[in-house]
Amino acid sequence: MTRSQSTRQQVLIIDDQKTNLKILGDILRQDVDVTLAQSAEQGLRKAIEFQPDLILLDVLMPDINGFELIKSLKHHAHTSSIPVIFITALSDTNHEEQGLRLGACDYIYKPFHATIVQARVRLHLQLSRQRKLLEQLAHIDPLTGIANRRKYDQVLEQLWRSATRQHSHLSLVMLDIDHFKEFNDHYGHAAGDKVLHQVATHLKQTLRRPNDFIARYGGEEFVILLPDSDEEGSRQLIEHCLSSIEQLQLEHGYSPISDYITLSAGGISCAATQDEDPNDVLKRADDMLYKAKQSGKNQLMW
Ligand code: GH3
Ligand code: MG
Ligand code: MG
Ligand code: MG
Repeated sequence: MTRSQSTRQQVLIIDDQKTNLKILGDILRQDVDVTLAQSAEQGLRKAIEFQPDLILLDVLMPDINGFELIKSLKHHAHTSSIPVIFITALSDTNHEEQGLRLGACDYIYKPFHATIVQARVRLHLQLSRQRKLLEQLAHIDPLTGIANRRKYDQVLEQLWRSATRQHSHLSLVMLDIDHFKEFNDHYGHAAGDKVLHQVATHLKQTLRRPNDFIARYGGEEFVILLPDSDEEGSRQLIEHCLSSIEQLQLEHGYSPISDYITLSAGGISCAATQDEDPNDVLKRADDMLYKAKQSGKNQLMW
């Protein structure tokens, strides 16, 4: 069974002592899936790869200690929100305070009591589950299942910052369903909702690189962000999106331009800079979309 099919949460335990790993693993295995790492370096790698729901972290380890490791975990975009519990022989309030200040959600002294470890792990896993649910409610558009406008605002800011730092290109694309009012008027709003879901799902599936991003911008409009993608590659990808949407053959008997649902798109590829507001860039993509609509729809303007 893959991770996403499993309802069991996953805990990563990082400790340099094999015996600690074994005991902690045995204590927790009845509640959760357990992954073990015997060094900080291995722990960081597994945290990025497996995206555990919680990390139990030793402090005293050779090479990189737990206090150093948590800094890397909190710094790394893919691990920054994973809760970390320190479990350590440094059983004094100074170290405990330091651990909590570095971002740990809890601090357990060694030698530990099995029942206390279980209880605290359960508590933090429950909190983590609730946080994820809230995040999903806040960031996912319920009709289409893709990211909403709020999430888009966040991601645009992140991608713009990182493209500025790395002097890389970013493509922004606005897409809009053609003659959708006619579709709703003739087939009904429920059928329109279904088409929105089908179009969103198809567009999302067509984006293959892990950092490519799509959101529902509003009504029947979508926005796509393609980091690290040059103009030629971006154009090809979006052209492919448009043609493959038409090939889905979602019947639209009242569109004057096709027998099926089609999209228009406007895109822009730019080198991100600190002084430019990415929202102005999106505005230029939107101007391109307007041109695509003016020039007959079912096409991309760049
Ligand atoms: P154009 O080709 O110029 O884009 O024309 P259009 O008819 O697609 O655009 P217009 O802006 O006139 O109408 C957009 C339509 O999208 C109107 C509205 O009923 C529909 N729409 C927006 N949001 C939703 C939604 O959540 N569900 C459904 N079913 N329809 C929606
Ligand atoms: Mg140790
Ligand atoms: Mg529109
Ligand atoms: Mg439209």
